[in-house]
Amino acid sequence: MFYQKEIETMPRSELDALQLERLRWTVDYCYRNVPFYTKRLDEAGVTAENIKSLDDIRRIPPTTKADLRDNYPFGMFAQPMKNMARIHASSGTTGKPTVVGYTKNDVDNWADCVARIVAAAGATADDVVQISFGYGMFTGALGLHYGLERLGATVVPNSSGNTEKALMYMRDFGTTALVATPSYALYMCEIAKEQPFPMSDYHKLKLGLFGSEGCTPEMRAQVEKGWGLFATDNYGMSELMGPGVSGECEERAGLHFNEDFFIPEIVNSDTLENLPEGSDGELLVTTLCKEGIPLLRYRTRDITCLNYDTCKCGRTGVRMDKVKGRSDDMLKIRGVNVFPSQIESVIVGNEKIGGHYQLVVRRDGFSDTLEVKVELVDSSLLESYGAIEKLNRKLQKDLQTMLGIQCKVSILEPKSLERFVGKAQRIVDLRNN
Ligand code: DLL
Repeated sequence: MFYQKEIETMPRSELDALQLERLRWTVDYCYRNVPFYTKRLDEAGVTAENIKSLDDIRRIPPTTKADLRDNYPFGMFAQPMKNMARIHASSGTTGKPTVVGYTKNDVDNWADCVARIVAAAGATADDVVQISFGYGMFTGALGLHYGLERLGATVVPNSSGNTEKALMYMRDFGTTALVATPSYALYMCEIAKEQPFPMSDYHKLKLGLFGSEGCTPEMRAQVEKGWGLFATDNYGMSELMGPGVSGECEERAGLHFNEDFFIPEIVNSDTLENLPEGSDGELLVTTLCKEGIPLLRYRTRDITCLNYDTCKCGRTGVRMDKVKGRSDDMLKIRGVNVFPSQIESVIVGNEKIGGHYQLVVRRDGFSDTLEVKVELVDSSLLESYGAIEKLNRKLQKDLQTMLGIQCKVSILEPKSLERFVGKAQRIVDLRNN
């Protein structure tokens, strides 16, 4: 289903022309309204007039999270506070949060961007959608909320946290779609199964609109099986807008970018050189219509690749692959790059192991060690030492094949690892302690 078909299926040549016009507008707007960009663009010798083609974007120096932090809280805003309709902030765990402001037009555009993405995922005006993201400074809940309302769906803003109550609403309200992180959706399913209500009480639940964290196909299959729903992935970040940047359509063949609002590029994260289409690298994104806090070539740190072919669904917007990891979440272990998603695909792909896991990295002398803590689905296996040993050897072997390094595997009882209601925090890096 389309929410704005004429834009979503716009031929590439028209899309390019629209992006070029909006890129020039954004460069000029940044130059005139954000002193940080006036200086940056002057230093690089870039003006709106000398952006002649989309490739000229490469002449603009990238913007980083550190630039936003250095200008905390409002130094990157292009409008005075009286013109801001809303403020959000990132859920950053280190240092100051990054603060973003939305004008009334930004809030309005945001709702359209999200409405397109949820419609592409299969949501309709007939859906009753429960939002199990935490409401607050995080962009996820209000972003999906406004977009789903824009589509005409019925929104249940139950937020995250009280899982039993959320499940009661799901049963009693006949919830048809769930918005959550995939790890929380899996946790909700575990709790649902423990309760004295049959899973058939949730039979109306058909669609999962998941995002805000990575999810391997194996993990997705587990959530889909548990709930009996069709799960889609959507991507965004608070600095760029929040959710609404890109999302999967029902084909699930990559996440369509809202290209009339954003220009994505893929670069080598060490050299910042643009990479050829189809290469994995760091995603940079330029906003094209943002008034509150426009950003030029923002370094997302997320690793993915782009595919410009028209999708089977008819949408022409470039598709990004599911995020493969973050360049700064990447673990360097004994010189080898390790992405948590690689580990997830091995362990969650094993039917005896559940979807929750933790990675502990330590320094032992001069060498790094990786311990992968996983949970059994069925605790009765613990009674057989031989069976546990066999499973442990299999996981170690599969992980070594995937990662190219040896790691320790600890198999724990079901439900012994910490659960998260928002983004799961799976890495414990003890090397600097
Ligand atoms: O997570 C915005 C969002 C909310 C997107 C709800 C989708 C749904 P931040 O809190 O600023 O914003 O975190 C942004 O989360 O750079 C990625 O590393 C990660 N991320 C977001 N969506 C996905 C996804 C929101 N679908 C950071 N897959 C990003 C993998 C994701 N990682």
